[in-house]
Amino acid sequence: MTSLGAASYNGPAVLGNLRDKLARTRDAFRGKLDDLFKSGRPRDEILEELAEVLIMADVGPATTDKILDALRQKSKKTDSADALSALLKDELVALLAKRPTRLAVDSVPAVVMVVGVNGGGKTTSVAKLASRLKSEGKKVMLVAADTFRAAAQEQLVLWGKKLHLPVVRGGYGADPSSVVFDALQSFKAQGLDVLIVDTAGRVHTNANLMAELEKIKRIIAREIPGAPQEILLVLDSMIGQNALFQAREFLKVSGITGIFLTKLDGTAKGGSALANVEELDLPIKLAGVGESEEDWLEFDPKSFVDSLFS
Ligand SMILES: Nc1nc2c(ncn2[C@@H]2O[C@H](COP(=O)(O)OP(=O)(O)OP(=O)(O)O)[C@@H](O)[C@H]2O)c(=O)[nH]1
Ligand SMILES: [Mg+2]
Repeated sequence: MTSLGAASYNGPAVLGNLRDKLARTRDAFRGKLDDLFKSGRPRDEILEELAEVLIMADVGPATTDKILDALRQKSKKTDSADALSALLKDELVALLAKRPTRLAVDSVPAVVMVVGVNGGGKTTSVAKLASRLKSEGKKVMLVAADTFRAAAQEQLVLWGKKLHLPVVRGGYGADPSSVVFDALQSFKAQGLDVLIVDTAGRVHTNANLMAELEKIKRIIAREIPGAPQEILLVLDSMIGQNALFQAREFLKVSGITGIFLTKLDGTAKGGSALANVEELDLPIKLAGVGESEEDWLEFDPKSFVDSLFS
C-alpha cells in the first residue's frame, strides 16, 4: 500500500491558488453576501434574499431550498448576521463533505476510468491525474478508449509523450473494449500500478455510449478483481446547472465513484459544485483549474467554501 500524500495539496499555497482561480465564482458570491449580511435587515429577509444569491451563483433551486431549510432550522435563535454567515459556511461545507472526497487508488494495481460528455475535459483530466500519480512514484499507463473521434487517441498520445508515460491505443473505429483488454494485458505483464482509461464523450447514440462504458467496465473487473477502483465523471463547471442533465445520462453507467469538476478557473458558475454533489449524490474528488497537467486540485470542501467567502 502506498499513500497519496494528500496533505501536501491542502496547504496555504494551494488555498491561495484556489482563491485566485475561483475569482469569478467568488465575485458571484462574496460581494452580494457581504452586502446582505451587513444590511442589518431581519433574518427572514436575509434568508429570502440569500436564496436569490445562491440561485444566481448556479447553486440551483433544489439545492438552494435544502440549504435554506437547514439554515432556517439552525438559525431560529440567531439574530446576528455574523452567526448566520458562519452557519451558511458550515452548511455548504457539510453538503460538499457528505461523501468522502478522497481518491481510492492507494492500493495497486488500480484502474481509473474517466467518463463524461465530449469537450468536458476528460483527456486533460486523465493527464492531470496521471501527472499526479506519477509524481507520487506510481507507474502509470494510459489507454485511449475513444476510438470514435479521429483525433482523440492522438491527443492522449501527445500527453503520454509530454508526461513520459506509455499509452495504449487501437486503430480508429476499433472496439474500445478490445483496446482496453489489450492495455490490461500489457499493464499486468509489466506489473504497473495505475491504468487510466480515457473514454469517448460521444458515439452514435447515448445508449450506445453507456453500453460501451459498461462493457469496458466489465472487462476491467474481469481482468483485475476489485477494479475499476474509481469511475470519475468529468463535469464542466462552465456550463453550470446544465451539467446536471448530462450527468444524469452517465449515471446509467453503474458504479460512478465521484466527480472531476473541470474549468473552475474560467467560470462564475462554480456554485454548481453544490448542486452537482447534492443532486447526483456524488462527491467531487478533483478539480481542474487550467489547461496544463499541473492545474488541478484535490477537492477540499472547506478550502473551496473558504475561497468563496474570503
Ligand atoms: N481552463 C480550463 N480548460 C480546461 C480544463 N480542463 C480541460 N480544459 C480544456 O477544455 C478543452 C476540452 O478538453 P478535453 O480534455 O479535450 O475534453 P474531452 O472531454 O477529452 O473531449 P472529447 O475527447 O472531445 O470528448 C481543451 O481545450 C482543454 O484544454 C480546466 O480545468 N480549465
Ligand atoms: Mg478526449
